[in-house]
Amino acid sequence: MSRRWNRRASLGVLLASGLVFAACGGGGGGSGGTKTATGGRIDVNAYDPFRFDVKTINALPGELTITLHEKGATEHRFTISSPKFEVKVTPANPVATGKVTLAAGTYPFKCSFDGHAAAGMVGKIVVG
Ligand SMILES: [Cu+2]
Repeated sequence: MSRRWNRRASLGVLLASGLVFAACGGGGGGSGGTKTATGGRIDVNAYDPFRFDVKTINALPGELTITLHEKGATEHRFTISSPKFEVKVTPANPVATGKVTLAAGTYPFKCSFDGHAAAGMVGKIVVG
């Protein structure tokens, strides 16, 4: 029982920090800004029409847990070509999490769903 409570509490912390990010990133209202991974985790929101809420993700070298959240009504993916990584969300399955290990460097990401990258669903992860 207490274990369940703990899990809830930490989820609450995650949600709260997500709100802080949302509040800070509000400026442009368009194509998203910069987020920094905390504790090796990053949350990315995917919207319609096609955009992520972040263009640049800053992270430390090592394992990065990426959680993609569906905020629209069409399928979205968060795809890194090298190393190969992809998570996919749909309105029916609106949250997807995956782990990728990254060394220092810059890694472009995009939504690999048809036309979405061309419409602006692109960005980069800067590791270092
Ligand atoms: Cu997409």
